[in-house]
Amino acid sequence: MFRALRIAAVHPSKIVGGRCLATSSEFVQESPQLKNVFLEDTTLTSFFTRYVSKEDKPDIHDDLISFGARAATELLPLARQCEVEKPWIQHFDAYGKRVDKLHVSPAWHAMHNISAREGLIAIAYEDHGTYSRLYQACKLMLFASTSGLYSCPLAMTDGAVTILKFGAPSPVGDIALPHLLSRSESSFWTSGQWMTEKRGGSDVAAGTHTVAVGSGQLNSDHKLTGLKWFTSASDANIALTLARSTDSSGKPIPGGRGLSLYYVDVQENLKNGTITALRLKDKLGTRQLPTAELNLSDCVATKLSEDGRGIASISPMLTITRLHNSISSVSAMKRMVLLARDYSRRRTAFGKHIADFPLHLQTLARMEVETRGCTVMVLEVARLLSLREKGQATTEQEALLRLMVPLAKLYTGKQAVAVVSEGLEAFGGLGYLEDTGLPAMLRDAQVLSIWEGTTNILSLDVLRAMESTKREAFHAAIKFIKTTTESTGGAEASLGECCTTLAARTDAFCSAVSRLPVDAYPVAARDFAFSLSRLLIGSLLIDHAAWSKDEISIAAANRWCSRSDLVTLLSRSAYDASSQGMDSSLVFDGYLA
Ligand code: UCC
Repeated sequence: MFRALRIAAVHPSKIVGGRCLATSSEFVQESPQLKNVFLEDTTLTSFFTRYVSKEDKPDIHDDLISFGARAATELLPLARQCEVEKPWIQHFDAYGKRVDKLHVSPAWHAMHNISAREGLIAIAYEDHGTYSRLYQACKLMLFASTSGLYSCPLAMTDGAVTILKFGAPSPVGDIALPHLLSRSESSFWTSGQWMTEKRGGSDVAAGTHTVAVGSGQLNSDHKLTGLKWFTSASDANIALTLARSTDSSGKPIPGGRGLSLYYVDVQENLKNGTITALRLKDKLGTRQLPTAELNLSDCVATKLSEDGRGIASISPMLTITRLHNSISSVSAMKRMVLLARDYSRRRTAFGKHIADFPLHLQTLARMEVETRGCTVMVLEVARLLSLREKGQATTEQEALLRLMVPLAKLYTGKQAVAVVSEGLEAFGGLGYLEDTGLPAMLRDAQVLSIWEGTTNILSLDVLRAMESTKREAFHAAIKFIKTTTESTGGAEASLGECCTTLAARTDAFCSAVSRLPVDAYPVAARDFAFSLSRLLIGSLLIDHAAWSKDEISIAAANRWCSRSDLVTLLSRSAYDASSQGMDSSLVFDGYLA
């Protein structure tokens, strides 16, 4: 105590580790600045302009430019406020009445209002030409990393719109849709997506225990009883969820065939006490986001699907939320790249800017190439979805979309963690300090490979996509890569080498796939998915570079295709029984029991 007081008598800025080092003015680092996150980003602007020209849609371009500026200025401090002023639940009022009142930061409300006014959901469903969904994806890419995690309720809201708009007609849909699509702050609603129960994170079919009691009729009210273990954005107005029907003797029908899809008016049920919030989750990141454990006790819900069609009926929502997840991944990577590159021209060490050290520059360049790759992949998914939603997608594009949604989700989710982590290091010790806001970015990135399906679950979904399209998705992907490399390789000398490499690696990949026995697919799924993602990204980068002809895009395509890990799918022996036996030995026998 006395020692601390004695030390404090010296000016605090002069004390580091108990020694006097410098005056406060000498010790100040310049903080990194964002400018206009749309205009600064040539990958985003050029990809978008390719499909939506400035001449045809000047209003859309103006909107993205103006929002790009807002994201870097007005939104950043709001996002920080959401992180600092975390949500909390007041379970009882002063007189002992159970209230379960959720308190959120005023900044969280501000994000709700901004989302409505900016039409972050509405845009996808308004008529902005063929590429409404691509326009929305670009805008969300600008928003997500400065949204204070409001990106999460938006993802689920968008998913709910898809189900209510394109699924079977329902009176509740007629009520909710105008709110979910509203651009007015006061009438804009958000939706939750409650799929997770204690035993059902990935294995939803077996692990969902919430029971629905009612007539079983479509669009009629049922009573749901059970516990929803993770409910993100629990301040939502409505939610879509799964529950299990019972047979004639009242026993829950097991497996996926027992599950149906339901619509819940969340606020009404909270008010009536048929939903109670048990607690908010204490999470590694996404602390801005109220994620609650909710107990449903005779919760009134409207049945939206036929009996046993719950998972199939909620799957279109997963397509949308997984796209949003990929957008958020890219958004996080972009923000980190922008911050790290700006900082590299401000921070000096060893007598010069750190940007002037080739090794630091190489690190930043690698982050940039990874981010560009992920950007073109996600924008391509949004483009394909735009075409499908406008009824303009070919069967081949439909199949490619089905395959690319899980690929984009799993690939970008993992890369977001890697790039954001690398970016933190580019700030040295400052990257480890909470009040820079940088550690929160890493914590928040970690969820991107977990929620909406872990990397392995998504790898298995890639196999499901191959199966459900009778391999048409796979053939469409390979055809796209081959066509791109063949047409560009001869025409663009600067891309010739990377086209040759990519074509050769694709051949190697296809021959590894053809040698794989079908029973090895599940264990090869992850290597398969990552290899196919990298090959597809390579071809998208080449395709884009050939279109834009700009030097940087050409360099990025060349860099991407020269990476040594393009194909990680190994020979069949890597996935056979003896290899799996060795996996088991390495995991379980390498330590004394
Ligand atoms: O709830 C959550 C919200 C968190 C917050 C959201 C943030 C959003 C991002 C924000 C960015 C900032 S997170 C929890 C989400 N939970 C999951 O993602 C579940 C993970 N598990 C899976 O994905 C599994 O693969 C299941 C549950 C989808 C599949 O289980 P099953 O029982 O093995 O399914 P089946 O039998 O293979 O498929 C059942 C039906 C089939 O249709 P039919 O019967 O017509 O043949 C499948 O074709 O569902 C269809 N299906 C699909 N259809 C299954 N998956 C898909 C799919 N991906 N696309 C289309």
